[in-house]
Amino acid sequence: MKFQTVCIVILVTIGFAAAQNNTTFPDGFLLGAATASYQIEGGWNADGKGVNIWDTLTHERSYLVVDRSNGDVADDSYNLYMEDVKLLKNMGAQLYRFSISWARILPEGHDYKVNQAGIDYYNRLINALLDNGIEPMVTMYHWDLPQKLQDLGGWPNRELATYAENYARVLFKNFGDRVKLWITFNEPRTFMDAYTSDTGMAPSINAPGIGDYLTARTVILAHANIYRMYEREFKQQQQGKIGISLDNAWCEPISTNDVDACERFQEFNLGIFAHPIFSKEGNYPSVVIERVDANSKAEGFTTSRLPKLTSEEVNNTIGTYDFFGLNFYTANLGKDGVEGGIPSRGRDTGAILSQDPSWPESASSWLRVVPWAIRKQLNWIANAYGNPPIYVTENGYSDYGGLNDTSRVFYYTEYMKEMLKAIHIDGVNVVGYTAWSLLDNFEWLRGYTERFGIHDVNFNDPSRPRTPKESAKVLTEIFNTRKIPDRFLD
Ligand code: GBH
Repeated sequence: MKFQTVCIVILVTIGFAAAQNNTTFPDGFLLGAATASYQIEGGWNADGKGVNIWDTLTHERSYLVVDRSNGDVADDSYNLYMEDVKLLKNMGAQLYRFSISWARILPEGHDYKVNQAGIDYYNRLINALLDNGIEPMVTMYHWDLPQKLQDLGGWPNRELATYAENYARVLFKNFGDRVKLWITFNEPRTFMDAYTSDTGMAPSINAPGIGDYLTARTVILAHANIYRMYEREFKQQQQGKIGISLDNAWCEPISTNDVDACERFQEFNLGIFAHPIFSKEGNYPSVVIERVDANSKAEGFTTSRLPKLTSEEVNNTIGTYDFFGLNFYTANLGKDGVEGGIPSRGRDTGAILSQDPSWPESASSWLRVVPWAIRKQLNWIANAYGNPPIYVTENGYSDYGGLNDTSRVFYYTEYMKEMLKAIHIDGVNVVGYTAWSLLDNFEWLRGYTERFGIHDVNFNDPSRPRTPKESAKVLTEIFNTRKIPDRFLD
């Protein structure tokens, strides 16, 4: 063979090997699936569970849910959790992210009354996972606040930072010997918005531009309290890791004039929680402070709508993480400009959002398929916060149901390929991934009309049978081979 030919052969081989590498999950990378208590458990009043804000919303304001359904039974995982463990086991999942229902553990919200039946339930689930070689990743709060705490004002009441810490202590005491991955909060960006509209998520309260910022402060303080309390009281013995799951939709500037608008969008939605915890300087992003203060003044408020963190609180919050949890689904196009009521966080942000009609749709109005966006979002986080370990704690696609979910297969394989580029080409420190969701479930205000599961659930059958969809089969293959199958590579 001529020297040149040999060189070409070698280069092609190296190139091929590199491409193969880029579609393979690194050693130690954890793969699995995710759920949340209210969306799957049912057993809404079983064995001493207290009422939470989703029980209240679905029972008393059922018109807010598109099909007027609720989570009273949902997937009945309170009884059928062994079925869920089997699904995970069959897939070769290494990780199961689920959440604990606060009111199942503390029916009154406060720690003076612990419901032993609730403790027993999660012990059974955790032990079954560990028996099957699946690592539990536990979200402490996925939106189902005990009603008793909402009666005190809910998240805008900063005392909840202490009540949440007391709840977390009960969890560490009872489960921390076996649970080593903890997520304090799921998507505070989403539940801060539950205080901005009386047609939104529970508790569905209309205080835009005020209730959301009050919520943000309480959540940041609660997260820091929980992290520091774990350090003081448990970490040495239990050796667990704590993070928070933040969600964002990537903002892609429409033109070079819109770059700042998209940066502001990142800061008002992700940075507002991430900057206090993950940045070196701490506190809210300065653009958030400046703009909310200025707008508040212009609007006639004597005090800013953004409640400040004291310097002690700022310092106490910096570095309160072992990993970054990212829930990522979609992207928007962003344009410089002002929209939204007076007052509102949207108006404070100063970005006008839309979606590109050429991006493939899902069953959810907000969710279009934009695989390259996850790579950009991961890079944004790595650059902003010194490349922390990241778990993608949610990522998924909705349709109207059915086993032959080829659009969902496309979604998972394309997003995973882009995530792997972020890891291998860009050097972003992504260490795990849990698909949303293990099974079809109660999709909040969309009821059972939008399906995110990789397993189908028949909600008309009292035994709630679970069946793998095509996507579950493909993910099973990916979990076992730890690479994207060749047929999905271009
Ligand atoms: C996640 O939120 C949740 O953590 C999970 O519980 C949920 O099942 C999953 O996504 C799928 O939705 O209706 O136009 O006002 C994802 C982020 C934020 C997306 C709120 C939907 C409401 C958009 N979500 N958003 S809209």
